[in-house]
Amino acid sequence: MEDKLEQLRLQTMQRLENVSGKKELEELRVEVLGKKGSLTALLRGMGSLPAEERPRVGQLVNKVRKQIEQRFDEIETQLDGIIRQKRLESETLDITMPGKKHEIGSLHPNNQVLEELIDIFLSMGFDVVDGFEVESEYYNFEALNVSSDHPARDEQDTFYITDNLLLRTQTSTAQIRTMEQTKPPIRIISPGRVYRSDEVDATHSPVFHQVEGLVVDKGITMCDLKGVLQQFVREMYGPDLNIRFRPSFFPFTEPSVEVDVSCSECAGKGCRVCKGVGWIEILGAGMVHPKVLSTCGINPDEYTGFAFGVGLDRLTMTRHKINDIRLLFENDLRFLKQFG
Ligand code: 2NL
Repeated sequence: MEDKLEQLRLQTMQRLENVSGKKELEELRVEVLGKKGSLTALLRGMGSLPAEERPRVGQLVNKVRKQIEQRFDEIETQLDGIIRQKRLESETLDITMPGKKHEIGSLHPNNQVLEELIDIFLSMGFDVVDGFEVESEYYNFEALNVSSDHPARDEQDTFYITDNLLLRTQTSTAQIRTMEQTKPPIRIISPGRVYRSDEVDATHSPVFHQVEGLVVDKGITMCDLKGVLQQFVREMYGPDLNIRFRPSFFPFTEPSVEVDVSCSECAGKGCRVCKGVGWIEILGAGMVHPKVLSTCGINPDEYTGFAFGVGLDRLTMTRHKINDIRLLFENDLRFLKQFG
């Protein structure tokens, strides 16, 4: 019995040394220490021993059992360590590897020019106001003194949604709301997307961007308009440029002007860019029509104002010598990346 016990102990210890994984270890544990295991079987065989031998052999069996169990635990801890080590090695990060490059986007050229423009007007004390792209006929036309038989209201020019709702054709709508709601002095610009039912070509797009400006206060004159636009042009295009006013007509301003800036390419001599004229048209403007003021609840005998509207896309095009407005809407990355 004692020999058998010693044999089992040696054999088990030896097999334990060669165990290669946790599964094998568990199988061996069941085989030796389990209910039907070989050590348990030996313990049962104690019944055939003389009674005086049993306590001593019993103690021996327990001692061996403890030894074997302890070794099992040690081996298990060792195996766990190896598994952990292997996992750590396979998960190691090589921090010297070159990183993956993430391309960072950039502002659309229109937005770059808009941010410059906004900075210039903020520095002159203007606020920026926002409006709705879907508007009523009242805010887009009536309040701006555009009569109901005016050709601009024609469906050929304006996208109508219902009889009364339309896509705004200019951002004046936001300025009308401001005049309704605030007492002068008012100094605002309103940039935004506007819509006109135009055929697409190199200079026309049914959706484009406009920035309108509006100043209303006591004693505002055309000199103020000219000074503000002069300052804007010099900050935007360069200190040596001049502007000139040509008479024009808009229903919402009286008098109305078209504003040219001297050609920066040829300094006014005449070249391909300005088509030999020496001047480039950049915006329309005028003194706010008294009817527009009174419609918005502002007394035209007390207050006067000027307003202007400039096409942002055109501004971006002259600024970056882009010759086709479609480039600004196609979002071709090869084009956009040049402005990164
Ligand atoms: C253009 C230039 C212009 C305005 C827009 C305006 C706004 C209010 C009152 C009076 Cl709230 N006028 N905006 C004035 C003159 C010109 O846009 O080429 N438009 C077709």
